[in-house]
Amino acid sequence: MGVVNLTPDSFSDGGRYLDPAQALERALALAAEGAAIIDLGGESTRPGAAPVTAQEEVRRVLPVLERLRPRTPAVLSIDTSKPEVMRACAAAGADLINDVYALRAPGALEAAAESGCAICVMHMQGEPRTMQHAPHYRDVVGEVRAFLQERVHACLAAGIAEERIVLDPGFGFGKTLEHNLTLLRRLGALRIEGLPLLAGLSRKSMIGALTGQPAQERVHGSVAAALIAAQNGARILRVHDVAATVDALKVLAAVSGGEAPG
Ligand code: HH2
Repeated sequence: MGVVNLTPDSFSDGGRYLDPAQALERALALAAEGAAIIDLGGESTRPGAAPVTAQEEVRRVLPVLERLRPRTPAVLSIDTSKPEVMRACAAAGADLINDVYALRAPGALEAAAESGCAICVMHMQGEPRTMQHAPHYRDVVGEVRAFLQERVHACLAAGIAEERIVLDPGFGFGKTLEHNLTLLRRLGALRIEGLPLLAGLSRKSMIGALTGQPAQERVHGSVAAALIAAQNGARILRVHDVAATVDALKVLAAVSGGEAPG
């Protein structure tokens, strides 16, 4: 999954793809590098980010989605928590709703169910403005798993079939470095009913903490983390640096006898 953030303030690529033409070009480039999924985001979820209205989010995302849809067979994902944005994007041909709030906003479960899209539900402790102030768990793996299990039940009850659901532990969302490392190490313990796991580690502060590098210089650390996630059971890797990650996955696939990505 290649990331294109259509925001002025995302932590690693904020402001670079605000112009729809540039965002479109970036999305097509990521698809050409081997991304099977393109994730378009109109609101930053980095710690401390300011919220945006649904209208503004639609204004950022929709023009790019509409132009991208006829130009690539890639799965098109919308990173949003707002029912209005989900509806507008599903109508414009989105395939996947990627919700860091795990469909907990009022009306989100219903909008997602009606959309017919696949759904990624992610764990987050707290909310973006304050989530990194004092993350606390007694058992991080157990608590993340229980949350995801509860959201799977909520999705099923809302009429979202199991085949449509993807799960994500939410690296960096209300987690210390130690929590993130524990989740990465024990990713396999988060498998629920065989549902695919998505891991988003790319350029995150945990990579910065481990390598001492700023966001733009975290490619090598991010690729290492992506490989570990793949080895530990992640089926989808959300990354900014698609070409580097695809190369690494080809090596992993050859060694483990599996299929190459693409
Ligand atoms: N991480 C970010 C945003 N969306 N979605 C899922 N499913 N999993 C993640 O780990 C995840 C996500 C944060 O990264 P980014 O989009 O690069 O930054 P920002 O939120 O500042 O736009």
